[in-house]
Amino acid sequence: MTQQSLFIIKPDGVERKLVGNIIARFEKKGFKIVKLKMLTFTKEMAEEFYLEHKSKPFFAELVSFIISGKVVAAVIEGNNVISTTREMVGTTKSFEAAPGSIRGDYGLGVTNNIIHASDSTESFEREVNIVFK
Ligand code: D4T
Repeated sequence: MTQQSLFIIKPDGVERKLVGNIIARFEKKGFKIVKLKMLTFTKEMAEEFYLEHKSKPFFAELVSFIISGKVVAAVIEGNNVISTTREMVGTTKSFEAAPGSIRGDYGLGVTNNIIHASDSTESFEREVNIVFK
């Protein structure tokens, strides 16, 4: 089933010069890049983007991290892209993400976990409207 997803290479991924490598993984897998841009989140965008985590103890840290530097956002398209991309990204805590996944190969952090990817069609539609407005 052809669908679209959104990923965001977070400030740590950009700072560490992982942009080319991460984009290449998705292209080599077979996904098509539909939209691509570099941006810096405003506080308002970040609070809206992470609305579902507003009541969590890590919310303030999450918002201040995502606005701390440039990010690279992309819309990609292909068969089953949402769940396949989540597999390629790895679990939230990078230190326990499987080797072979992006978080598993490149990091140890939780807030600074390199990349975000939409977890459902509903999330994708909500997120793309914030990031590619
Ligand atoms: P994203 O949404 O960035 O792809 O991450 P996940 O889908 O893998 O993880 P999530 O929604 O549970 O968390 C969103 C975001 O919050 C950060 N975080 C998470 C954090 O800073 N501290 C924490 O304790 C947790 C659980 C990391 C990702």
